[in-house]
Amino acid sequence: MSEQYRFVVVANRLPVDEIVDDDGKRAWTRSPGGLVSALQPTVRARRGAWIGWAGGTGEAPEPFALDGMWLHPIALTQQELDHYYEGESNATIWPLYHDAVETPAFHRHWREAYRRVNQRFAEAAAELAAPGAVVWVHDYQLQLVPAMLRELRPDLRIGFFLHIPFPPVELFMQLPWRTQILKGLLGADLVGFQRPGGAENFLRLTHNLGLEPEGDRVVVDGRTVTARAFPISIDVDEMEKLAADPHIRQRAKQLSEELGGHRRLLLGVDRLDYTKGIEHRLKAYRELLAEGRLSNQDVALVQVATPSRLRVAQYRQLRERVEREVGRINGEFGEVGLAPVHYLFRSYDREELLALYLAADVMVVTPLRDGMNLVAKEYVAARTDNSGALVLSEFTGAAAELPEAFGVNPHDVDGLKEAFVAALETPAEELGERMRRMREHVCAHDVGRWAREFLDALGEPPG
Ligand code: ADQ
Repeated sequence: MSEQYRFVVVANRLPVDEIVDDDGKRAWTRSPGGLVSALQPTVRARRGAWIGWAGGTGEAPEPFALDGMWLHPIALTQQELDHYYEGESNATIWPLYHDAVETPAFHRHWREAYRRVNQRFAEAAAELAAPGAVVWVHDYQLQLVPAMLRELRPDLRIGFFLHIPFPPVELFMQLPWRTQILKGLLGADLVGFQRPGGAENFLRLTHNLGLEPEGDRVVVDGRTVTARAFPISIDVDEMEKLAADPHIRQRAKQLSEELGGHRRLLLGVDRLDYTKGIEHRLKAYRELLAEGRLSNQDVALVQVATPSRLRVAQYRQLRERVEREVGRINGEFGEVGLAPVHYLFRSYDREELLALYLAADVMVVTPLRDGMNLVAKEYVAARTDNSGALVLSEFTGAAAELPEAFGVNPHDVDGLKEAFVAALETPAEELGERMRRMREHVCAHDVGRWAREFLDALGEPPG
């Protein structure tokens, strides 16, 4: 039997991507994304195991150790990738849980693949977990795993954390297999959400199973399940260290100069996802340029759009719409050597991202719905001199924690425009005070605290 672990994370993706260099040599590098930034330090500190898909289809690579973690790849066939990942996870559950801002699609054969793949993850966890171990299952792709794992290993402490919003009852009820999903989640001892509203929605739904929640608990087959909010955060130390690095500060200066020296910089950093409100942001920016309230001489917008889920039709269509709009703005308001929008469709390493955060006068975060939004918190953590302004959608989890941001409803284009202008025009002193308070909050609530609070509530044995 292979070695067993007292702490096991189960997530759709492993925290690494396989890269092949020019000589054909293969290696693993840390992959981008909110979940990875949040969890890697926690697993590493406990020398735990991480079960997840390694990317690619067919046979899975052999398990391997990396960076103080044991990584255990799960295989997916091409059909499972299509049905479980791109279908059920990203074309049904993702849009449904994000207020149905795009129409969710429902297909029975997707559901079957989702069940099968969840079973595979549960079996791998059952094998790797030591007796009485803590298993922490993550996110919307694996909502059946807690109950499946409990069935196989009733001795384990099982936690589940949902990184995306948990929808209101009316939306959740659209799911044809809503009962199975609920029962799947109730297999955990602790179900964590980004916001208290998510926990409330979940507990309210348990009435449909004839259960009677009391406070944040509900008793299922004689077992108590707790549902509560644990707002996720970022590795503040990492951000501050990078922000102090002279090379990165130099790079930030260089970026500002390349953009035209004196021009104020607005920055957006998102996965290219229809929940992120990128189109709304561009529309507000274009109108401000068209009305002469902003001038291309004075401002520039850098939009980093990380490629994401491009095999799902809605994401390809979004890419086309965003790129058309960027082209339109640059065509209408640009001059030779002076573009109003710099659109970067690629992944970045942390250093380059940090340089962008340092160079940006205004960070624009305008999702239509977002579980938390780590980019907003990263920007705040990086602004160690308390400069800079954050425009933040009220539909992000982060908005509840950062009331000093310039709050916006991204559906209100006029309001969005006002917020952009206010962020650019507010006196430095007031901005400094706002940023100081936001930094105070983020620094006191970093990702280490998030993980500790979740694992304490789950009753992690000391170790
Ligand atoms: P995401 O939807 O991916 O996360 P977000 O929380 O903003 O959104 O996290 C993105 C992460 O990826 C950040 O750490 C950011 O720095 C990084 N990133 C973005 N673009 C990048 C690029 N081009 N290159 C490199 N890194 C890049 C989901 C939920 C969120 C929730 C997180 C964590 O949708 O609501 O906050 O999980 O729970």
